[in-house]
Amino acid sequence: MLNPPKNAPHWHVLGLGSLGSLSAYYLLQSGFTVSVLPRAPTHLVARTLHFPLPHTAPLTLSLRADDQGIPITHLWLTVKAHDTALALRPWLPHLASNATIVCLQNGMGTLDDIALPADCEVIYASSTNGVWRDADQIHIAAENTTEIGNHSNTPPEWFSPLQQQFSGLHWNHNIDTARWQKLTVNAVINPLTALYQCRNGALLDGGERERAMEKLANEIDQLCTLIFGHSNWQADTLQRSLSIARQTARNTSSMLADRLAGRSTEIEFINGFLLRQAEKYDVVLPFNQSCVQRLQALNQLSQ
Ligand code: KPL
Repeated sequence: MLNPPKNAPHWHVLGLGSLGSLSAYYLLQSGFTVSVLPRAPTHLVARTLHFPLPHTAPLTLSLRADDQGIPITHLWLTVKAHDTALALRPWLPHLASNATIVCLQNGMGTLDDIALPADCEVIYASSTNGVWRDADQIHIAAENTTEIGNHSNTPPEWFSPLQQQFSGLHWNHNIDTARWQKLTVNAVINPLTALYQCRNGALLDGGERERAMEKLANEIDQLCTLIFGHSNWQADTLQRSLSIARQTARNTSSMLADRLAGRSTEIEFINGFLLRQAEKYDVVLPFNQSCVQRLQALNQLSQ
């Protein structure tokens, strides 16, 4: 573990799933102090998480009783998209007016209806790490890249020590493009794996499932071309999705994992978000709409 950087911020992590746990681990390794925010301010627990990374002893993430009083200046937000509003609500009064929020979530539009402090800064991150959590054991299937950024060319001071520990972390001042590229792949792979109840690679059947991927991707490219213009959108959503399905063939997508565990899925913030954009641009995405409706019906059954 490194010595704490000068003027190092104290980080709070909200959402101790797989990516949240991994982020907390890297923040601690970088020398920052870290607290984990429980889902309700009254429930303070200490956790020990086990990481199978080289040089890793079990990591203890202890919550401090004074968390309820101190202002939250740096928040690492990793709750599921559809849990964001509920999970953030109790902590909003504790957010410093100029807080930094790093939002590392699947989907888009998760903060749209939340009254964040006026001067807070949101930095988005998008990760292709393959990580999952089973009780207190974190499994790392693939350490890939995590892009993080806002529109600034210059990362904040805390980025450099974090980058030295956080495998595959890059600053990207064009983070919107990275997020849209991930969103569009998630919008093809996730709903279909959840509906067909198959691993990512089983979408590559040369038949019905691949045709369904093509239908979703074509509608999405039609929308993105309207939003970004022909010269800024390559309309290659199908090719990217096929390639990610091949690279992650053995993965259970996050949406299928949620469905199999009887949890709500992130469909509202993936294809649902695209449908809300389509409305603004006056286009319809019928196949996306039907996937959203079918998954919404399943979400209702799981509640
Ligand atoms: O991001 C993913 C997810 O499951 O949410 C993909 C890329 C589809 C990998 O499983």
